[in-house]
Amino acid sequence: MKVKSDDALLIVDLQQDFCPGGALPVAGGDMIVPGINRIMPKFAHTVFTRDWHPATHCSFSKSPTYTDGSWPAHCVEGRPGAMFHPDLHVPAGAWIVSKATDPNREAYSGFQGSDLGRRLSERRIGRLFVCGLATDYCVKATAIDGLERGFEVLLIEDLCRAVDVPPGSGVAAIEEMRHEGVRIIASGELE
Ligand code: VGL
Ligand code: ZN
Repeated sequence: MKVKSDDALLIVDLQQDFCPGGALPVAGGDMIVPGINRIMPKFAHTVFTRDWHPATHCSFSKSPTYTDGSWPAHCVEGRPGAMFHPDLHVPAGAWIVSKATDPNREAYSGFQGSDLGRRLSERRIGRLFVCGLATDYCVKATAIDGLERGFEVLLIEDLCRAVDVPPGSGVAAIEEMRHEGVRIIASGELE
């Protein structure tokens, strides 16, 4: 599959706290970094979303259950855990979208409360290629939101990892995205 000039790569929340050793680690979260770096030069447009919470964010809990939307404190704005994985190639002047910055509101989708949709439309982007963390939360929400905003959405399955709580939610998220109309592809298909 040929990458076109009006395609955009959306790299979701590839931050330290979602990688092994972080506050809310996703198994193998760091393993997708080399593959993402490899495909990035194919795209004329790349967007990096990041979870960018105030220290008092409403999702933070001292006894988080995950399944009810409560999480250990993670990705606090400006702190080391909120930084992108150090090996991820983030060019100077990169297009970065911060989300869930309102202490009283959760936002899993990169479109929610941001100018992402408007800016993609301004650039006449047609297809969104989505990868990153985590498959069952922010990747899924961003992909489905993209469809609802009229974009064609493709998920690069091998360049995503899931929180997978409860177990199986990663696989279920892929099925849900497919059902909604997201096309599931592998990075090896990209030319
Ligand atoms: C995410 C849980 C809490 C994600 C963000 O990026 O998928 N998951 N905050
Ligand atoms: Zn979060």
